[in-house]
Amino acid sequence: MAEQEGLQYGKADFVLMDSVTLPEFMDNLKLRFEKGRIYTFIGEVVVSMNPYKNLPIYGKDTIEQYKGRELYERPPHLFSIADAAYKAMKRRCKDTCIVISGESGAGKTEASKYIMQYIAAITNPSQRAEVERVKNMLLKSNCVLEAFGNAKTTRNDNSSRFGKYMDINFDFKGDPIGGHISNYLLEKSRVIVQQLGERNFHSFYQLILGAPEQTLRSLHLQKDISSYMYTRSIVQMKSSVNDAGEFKEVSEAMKVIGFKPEEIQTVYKVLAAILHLGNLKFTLDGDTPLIENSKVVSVVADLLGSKFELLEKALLYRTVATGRDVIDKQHTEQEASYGRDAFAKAIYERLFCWIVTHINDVIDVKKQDAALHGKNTVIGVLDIYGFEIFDNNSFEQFCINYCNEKLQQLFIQLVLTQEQEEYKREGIPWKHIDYFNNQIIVDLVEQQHRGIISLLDDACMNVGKVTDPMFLDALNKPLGKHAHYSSRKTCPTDKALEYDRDFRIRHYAGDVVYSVVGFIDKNKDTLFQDFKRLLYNSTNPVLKNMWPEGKLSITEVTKRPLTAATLFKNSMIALVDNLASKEPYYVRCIKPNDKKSPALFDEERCKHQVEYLGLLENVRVRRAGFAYRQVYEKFLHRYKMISQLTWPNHDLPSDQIAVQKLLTECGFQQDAAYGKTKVFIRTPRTLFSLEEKRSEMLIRIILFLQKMWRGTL
Ligand code: AOV
Ligand code: MG
Repeated sequence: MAEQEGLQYGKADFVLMDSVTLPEFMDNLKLRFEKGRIYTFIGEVVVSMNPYKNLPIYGKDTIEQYKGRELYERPPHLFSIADAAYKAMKRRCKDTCIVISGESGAGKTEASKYIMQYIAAITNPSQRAEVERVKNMLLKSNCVLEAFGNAKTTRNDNSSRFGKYMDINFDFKGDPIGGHISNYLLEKSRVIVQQLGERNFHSFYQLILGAPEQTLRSLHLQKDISSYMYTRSIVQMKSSVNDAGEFKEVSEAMKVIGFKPEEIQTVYKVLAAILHLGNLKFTLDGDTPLIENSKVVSVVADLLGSKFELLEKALLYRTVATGRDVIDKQHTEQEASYGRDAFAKAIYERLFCWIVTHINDVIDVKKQDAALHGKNTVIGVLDIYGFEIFDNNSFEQFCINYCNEKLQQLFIQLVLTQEQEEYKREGIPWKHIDYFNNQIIVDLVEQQHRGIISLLDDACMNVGKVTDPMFLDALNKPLGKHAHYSSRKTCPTDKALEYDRDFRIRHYAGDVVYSVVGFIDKNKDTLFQDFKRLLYNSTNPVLKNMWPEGKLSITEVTKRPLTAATLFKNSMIALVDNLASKEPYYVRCIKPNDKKSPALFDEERCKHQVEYLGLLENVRVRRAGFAYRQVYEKFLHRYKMISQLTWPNHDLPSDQIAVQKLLTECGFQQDAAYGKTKVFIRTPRTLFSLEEKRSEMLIRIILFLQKMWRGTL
């Protein structure tokens, strides 16, 4: 159990509670939060409360206290988990991962940064220059990705609008030699529209408010966010948000990571082009749309390395193939506006992915290097967008909340299900602990044929024929009786479903009403081919490289691309498979209140999170369960030197009996259980004692052998 800091701070491990009840759990959580103890263990899981204030607990001194220590030797901390994952990776050559979950604003991104800082601080004691370079880049990548992928929402001033999984590769010495970032679905609709009280991505404000006069002039920008439709919504930011200062920091970080000056310039040009595009207006000449402010077109064309006529044409027409003929079809006004917005969103998303690829190019462990470094192991850190409920929830929230369902399912699988199944399999006496299994909601979303994504894809197949309300009807039929789905048609009495366009999913973390408006468009995610060709033909080589598919002519583009939701689903399934293949460590973040206040412990909000995160069930399984298990043969292999009965070999009838004798001799019989193939040890302390005894014996054996060789025996 975790080292106690004195009872005035409550229990450092929820496993130590006198009785496992929700009130007692809440009392402990509250007491610790109020005393500034924001971390508490449940065995090897760290529960983290967002303190909403800076605490002096991440400095060098603290790092030193955790370095190389066993998990339970120090008070609970993110560093304990980081160190445990690192040690497992180093000692046992295991790939590990740290999965950070919790709802929007609960502190995941901050936690992931502290974990990375810790790993950076404890590695490379010999200060190898190459390793220092890699570490620096890994750390710097955060600030660049946050600038382009984070934004203020009503839930969090620095909300991640993309999912991020980062692998850190280590050499045989345990020093970082590279990494790889996988990014998941960016909420690109934010580029063109934000909900009340929210902002666009930070990068736009940083550019407008932070770029030098000369840069702004070259981009035809004014130092005034209200001049641009896409950044217009004036939002009061905390005084701590310093867009101008961050512009410098991000530019500097890009340089350190290895972005060339012309690449950084291109980044600014793309941002500026998007801002100008937002101001582009169409008028109607009869039924025909025209561009009202053609000056904007020439500015955008210039920034994108294109020509006025080409851009104007791409905005007003699209090329279509009818049989063998290729014709220019004029847009309706609606299509023209759609095209402009899709264009703005697409170039931002592509820019973001290009930045990630660029970072990966520099930090990826090159194959030949990997051979040099010998076996290379990995720690993965997952920081995704947390579960969120807004006033208006659309396709993006649907994807984000589905992602959280998947991660909750992984947690349930690994921590609650498999654990209990193993006891059963091994014949260890066990009373089943019940919990809510959210697989039913995961299926509702992702199941073949009857799942929401599948039904949405069907709706998108019939181009132009199926409307959003028709899609909702298509959901109602197969899902009408599903316990976690409802709409006005399936449940007319439900007051939460105000409109005919709404459907509701009863998620593990709460009910969310989604509006189907825009689902089909966002899922199809169409960008007219003309825009891709325009960018591929850009005179700016950086931009041209970002758009290789623009090379195809209209007659060559035949395959229907996968939809946004299916791509996302596939990436989530791959992510979960990847995490499940590693040894997982968990950080479960809790948001103390919705006011971003350091002083308020909102009892109801916290209780709700404790419940849906399954923390109480986690404590129960942990308390009744065993911290360590090993097959008998391997256990003996490691500890047989402790007892004369087993060293150097035993002549007992079985390995199981040998292990029993060994543990009894050490006085640990109360703490162990014997399964069909494995020994189970309840508390980690027993394991530490065994490790200590093993080390003592090894030293004695070495001394003995040395004496023998010297002939002094
Ligand atoms: P999130 O990643 O979980 O939300 P963040 O990590 O961005 O949440 O945390 C939200 C805010 O809470 C931060 O900007 C800090 O102001 C504060 N905060 C969080 N953790 C700490 C800490 N350890 N110390 C001090 N302040 C903290 V989202 O990305 O929205 O799901 O999509
Ligand atoms: Mg975040």
